[in-house]
Amino acid sequence: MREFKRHLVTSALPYANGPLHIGHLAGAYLSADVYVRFMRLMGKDIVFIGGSDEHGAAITIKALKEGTTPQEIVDKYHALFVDTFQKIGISFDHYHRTSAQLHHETSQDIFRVLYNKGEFVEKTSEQYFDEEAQQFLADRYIKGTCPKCGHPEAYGDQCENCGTSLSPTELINPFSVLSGTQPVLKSTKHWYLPLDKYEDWLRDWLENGEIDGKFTHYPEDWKNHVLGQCKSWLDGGLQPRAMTRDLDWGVDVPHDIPGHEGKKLYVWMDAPIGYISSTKQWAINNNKNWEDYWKSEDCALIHFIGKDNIVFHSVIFPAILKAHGEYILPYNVPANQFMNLEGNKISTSRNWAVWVHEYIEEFPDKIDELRYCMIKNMPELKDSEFTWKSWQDANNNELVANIANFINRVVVLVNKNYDGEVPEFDESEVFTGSNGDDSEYHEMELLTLNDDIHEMCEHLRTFNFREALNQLMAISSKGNQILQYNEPWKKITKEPEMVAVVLNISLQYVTAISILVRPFLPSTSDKIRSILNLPLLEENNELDEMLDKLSENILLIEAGHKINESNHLFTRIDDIVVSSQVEKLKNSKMENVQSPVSHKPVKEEITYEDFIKNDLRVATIIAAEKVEKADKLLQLTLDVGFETRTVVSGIAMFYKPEEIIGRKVTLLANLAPRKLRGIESKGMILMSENSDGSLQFVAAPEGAENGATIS
Ligand code: B3M
Ligand code: ZN
Repeated sequence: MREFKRHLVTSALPYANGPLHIGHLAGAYLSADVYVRFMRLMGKDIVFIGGSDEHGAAITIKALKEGTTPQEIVDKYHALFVDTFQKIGISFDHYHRTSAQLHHETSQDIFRVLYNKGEFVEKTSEQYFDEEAQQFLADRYIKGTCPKCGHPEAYGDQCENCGTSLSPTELINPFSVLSGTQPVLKSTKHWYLPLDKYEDWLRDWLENGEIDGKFTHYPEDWKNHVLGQCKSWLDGGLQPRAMTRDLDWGVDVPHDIPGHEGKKLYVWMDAPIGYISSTKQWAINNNKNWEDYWKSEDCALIHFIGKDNIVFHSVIFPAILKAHGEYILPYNVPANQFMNLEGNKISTSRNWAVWVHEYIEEFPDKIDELRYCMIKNMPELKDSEFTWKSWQDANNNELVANIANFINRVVVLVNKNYDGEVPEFDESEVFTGSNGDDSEYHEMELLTLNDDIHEMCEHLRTFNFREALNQLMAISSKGNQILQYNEPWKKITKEPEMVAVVLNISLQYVTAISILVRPFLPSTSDKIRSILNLPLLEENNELDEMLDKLSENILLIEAGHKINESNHLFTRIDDIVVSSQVEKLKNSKMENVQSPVSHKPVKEEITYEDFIKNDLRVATIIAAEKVEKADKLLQLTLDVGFETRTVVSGIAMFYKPEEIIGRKVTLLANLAPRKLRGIESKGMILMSENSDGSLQFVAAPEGAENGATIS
């Protein structure tokens, strides 16, 4: 590990289009927070930067769905993020937002430098355009039938049903999310970052930790899954990537660049620059120089992110920084994998999530309990899982049974027998000479403590937070063992010298824990410090000072110091709390996302003549079966009065074949036949769609005859 003068730590900027769930927390925020708090305790110069990502189609689509403006959406979620992060104890030095003026200017400056240096390649390509809405469509604004699985609502970049990544032109029957009309291809010019040209130095940098023969970092310190993803990306061959979009929400392409009209920066160009603009704002507020962090080789830049953002932080953003020429590249990108929830992937759209702001509302006095469980199960190297039971177990069996129990026993004994004063001791009589060692008992114990703490620090330095937390618990267990082995409560009258030594050592352990627990459980640290009647930590070198003291055999809490009464650090969580949370989760999944009724704009006006071109008929479903290898499709046989026909319909998620036989439905009978999964479908059954995406038959009345016309 190289020593750096300064450290700059970033956490992924969350999209301001929905609340944070525990997966976000475990992925990019708690890990960074633990690391930063640790480094501060070691007296390092470190800045922790965050902010809201307020651009991109994710935001504008949410605004469209909710019938409001992107600005309102980002204001709402930015405020929620600030509050949530503060309450859960993510200790950003600065939390910014990408709609800030300073951010727009910073992104534009960087874009302009790349442009002036001739780094971009200008290319014209065909992109979908919505003639009615008069705009080019971002990939997420185009939906259509998935060419792989037949899902009728696949997005232009991905089918969420089968997971295939797509490009908009692959969709069958594409339609615009804005107007519902079929988009047309129209040519448009954009600025591309020629990643293919950077392939050689990127590979050298990632694999050897060098640029032009100069050391940048130790690739062996990077997590395997991070390097693996980057390498497989490189091995697949890099393509030029468009850095601009035709959009009306985002950072404008600088107006001094010819052809800027209607163009915005691609969200993945501007979002990581958010780290830079956030640092600038922090520097302004604190009278510092941001360039000492971004443009100095004395600074280690570390990005904490989730695995879905790896290539953006380890390939694309470094390429932008290097193309600019003045910036350092990341020293490490300790990305985490995903955290699953109660046996399933966390899903925002299916509302399978524990929302952090809801947790805070329900358990305002159990913040550290969540942090503990998240860090213990952090998906550092592979996906992990959160269950409410594991949260209860971690609390009851570890926080209550280990840390709280140990500290409580020590504090109660000291209050009871020493009037709350740290006992003085003369251990020469009781312990001298054991182990054939000259050092005395308390010195040996402090030496072990010192070694154990060093081990914990090493885990923290190398981003092994789970191991670090284990080590903390092991230290607390040792404290417990010292008590258990010596049983001071039984010997207080017979062997007072020995009891004094044991309780003194135990209090040294408790004092050490009050500092060691800080990166993981900050308010628990405050509580322990209050019980010990010691100043709260300012995260300013206290751990480093403690290590110095221990190595010189100086006590951490002095004999004669008066401590306070004990106070419960953690309390047991009952089974009922767990079962009601599991119940809540399951219920909210069944209800599904009750987002406000969608505000799909009313389509273009048509005439009566247009309408009567639709031949709508009453029909009865007489047979239904699943279409093989297509989760969403049912093959239906309809009695249309004058004939029997086959229609393939994307309703399998909502209806079982056996429950719809005999239903009277409405059919668009003169729709041109088309093949889905090799089956010819003649016509389309009319369905209504709720805001959660669920479909219902537009039923025909019972008395209507098959084949009857509808108009
Ligand atoms: N907002 C994606 C995400 O929230 C994106 C991260 C930006 S980091 C610069 O997962
Ligand atoms: Zn699909």
